[in-house]
Amino acid sequence: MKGIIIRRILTTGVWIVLLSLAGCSGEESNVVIGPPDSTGGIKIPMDIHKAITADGTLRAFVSVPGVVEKQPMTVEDLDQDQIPDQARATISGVPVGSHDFTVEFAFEALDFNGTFTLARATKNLAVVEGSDNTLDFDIADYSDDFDTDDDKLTNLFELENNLDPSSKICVVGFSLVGRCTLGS
Ligand SMILES: [Ca+2]
Ligand SMILES: [Ca+2]
Repeated sequence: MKGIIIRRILTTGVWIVLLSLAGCSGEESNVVIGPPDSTGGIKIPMDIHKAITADGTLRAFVSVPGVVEKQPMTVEDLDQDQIPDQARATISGVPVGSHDFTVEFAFEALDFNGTFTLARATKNLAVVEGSDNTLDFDIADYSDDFDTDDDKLTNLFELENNLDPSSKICVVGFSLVGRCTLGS
């Protein structure tokens, strides 16, 4: 008799554990990249505007490991002055729990036939059930020292000065002697 009761208690315990695990693994939520108190998006770092003097399009992406890889964000020019002001995205199906969110801005430069990373930021968010998941980014969150051609000039600086971010500048002594190809 005693053995049967113990077995029943153990069986019930196993079921409780299994059911609670199933409940946890199925919970997903949406995450809005934007400020918590509005429907707008995250502000685009002002420095990036310098690159927009070049001919091309500013792109923004958000990545969450195991959930989305480079999901395009909506880039908006609120006052229609041809300079984008904010970017936003809603990521659906994010499992409840802690995740790293990486936002990246890149410029698709027509003159230089490439898309060059300008700024990137990563923040962690504990995603909860329901719709109360927003993640904002501040200017200070971004790093902007991306240098595709490794010539010690950042992509941002090169685009701002109409230089090709994919082609090194050859420096001999103190003189610029022209452009080198990547890897030379
Ligand atoms: Ca604008
Ligand atoms: Ca460079």
